[in-house]
Amino acid sequence: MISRLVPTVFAITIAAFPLVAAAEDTVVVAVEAYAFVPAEITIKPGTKVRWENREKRQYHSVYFEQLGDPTGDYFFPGESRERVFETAGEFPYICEPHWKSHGMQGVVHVVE
Ligand SMILES: [Cu+2]
Repeated sequence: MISRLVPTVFAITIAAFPLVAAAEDTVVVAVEAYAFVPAEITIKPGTKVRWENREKRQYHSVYFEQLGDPTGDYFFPGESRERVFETAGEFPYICEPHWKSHGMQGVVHVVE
């Protein structure tokens, strides 16, 4: 009985794995010490990027001017911002309050 079950469980595990992998297609960028870490990332279309504010007190923003983002969308320690990139291209972004003072900026390369 058990010897018949094992191959079945194995097959189900293999079949389910691609779904799990797709759901976890998220890249995390840390926001800490007035910087995006890493500042430059390369991803495939359909990938979600999550910026996590890991400061002790400081708020920041993730502002994509070319994508028509609203200004002033600040997020605080423990908070995050997410965006899914569906199309290939170069997507530069800045933290509005710290772009000039700290060079706080990054780029998302979306490559097929
Ligand atoms: Cu900032």
